[in-house]
Amino acid sequence: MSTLNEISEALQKGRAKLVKELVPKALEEGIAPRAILEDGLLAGMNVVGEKFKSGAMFVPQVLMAAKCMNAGTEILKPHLTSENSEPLGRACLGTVKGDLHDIGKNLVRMMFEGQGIEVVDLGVDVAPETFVQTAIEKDCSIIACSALLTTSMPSMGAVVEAAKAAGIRDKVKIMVGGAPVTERFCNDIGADAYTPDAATAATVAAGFLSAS
Ligand code: B12
Repeated sequence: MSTLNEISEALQKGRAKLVKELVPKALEEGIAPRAILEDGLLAGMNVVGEKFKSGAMFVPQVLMAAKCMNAGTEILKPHLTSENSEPLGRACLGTVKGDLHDIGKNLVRMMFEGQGIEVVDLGVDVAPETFVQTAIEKDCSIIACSALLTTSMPSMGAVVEAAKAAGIRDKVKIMVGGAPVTERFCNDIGADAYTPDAATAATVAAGFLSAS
């Protein structure tokens, strides 16, 4: 079995210690860090997602897989991010209200930082007003919202409305993402950008900051 498959399998089985051995092994084999993330860790997480959906896996097992994901990305972090000394600008980032999923958000943070964007990480279950208040207080040019639940997605629209109500809508770019989010949803709520993955999100964010 290839090391990437081994990583995927270890994550599915919730074996964090093994993931911590296999990720450095893959790096030593010369496998690109991005491939380890996408074809090893995320590939495993996709299988977990399918099994969770069909009832073949339950919350405690998914939490173990999430732990593996974090262990793996922690090792990959220095390899995925190129330290930019000059900060490009600042973004506040969080998972929206009612939603506790943070793996995707953490990847977005990692990629943003790799592009030289300072990140104010608000964590999970973040109220629309908190995003906006933080953007004002910390002078953030970007508000980035993550959602994994269809029931929490409407909170992204509330962030756009809260930014308008606070009079900062023309000063911030609002970015949205997470598995159920689409380009169409982004347009419908009047946000500025949607991207399907964290790496593209960072490129788009850097573009916004360079243009401002
Ligand atoms: C891991 C997981 C959990 C873990 C979360 C652990 C953690 N620390 O995050 C636990 C076990 C806690 C959990 C709990 C629940 N979960 Co859950 N979970 C998942 C699972 C399997 C994987 C999610 C994940 O991390 N994917 C990997 C990351 C990397 O992907 P991602 O977040 O999409 O991020 C990528 C992009 O979307 C993008 N991105 C992400 N954020 C942003 C932001 C911006 C601005 C941009 C531009 C891009 C971007 O970049 C990332 C990488 O490139 C999914 C299945 C799935 N297919 O998504 C279900 C899933 C999301 N969960 C689901 C459900 C139902 C629940 C629970 C309600 C279950 C329950 N009965 O309790 C609870 C809800 C708790 C809550 N209030 O939030 C459903 C949601 C269904 C729906 N239609 O809403 C899913 C889809 C599973 C399913 N098919 O049934 N879950």
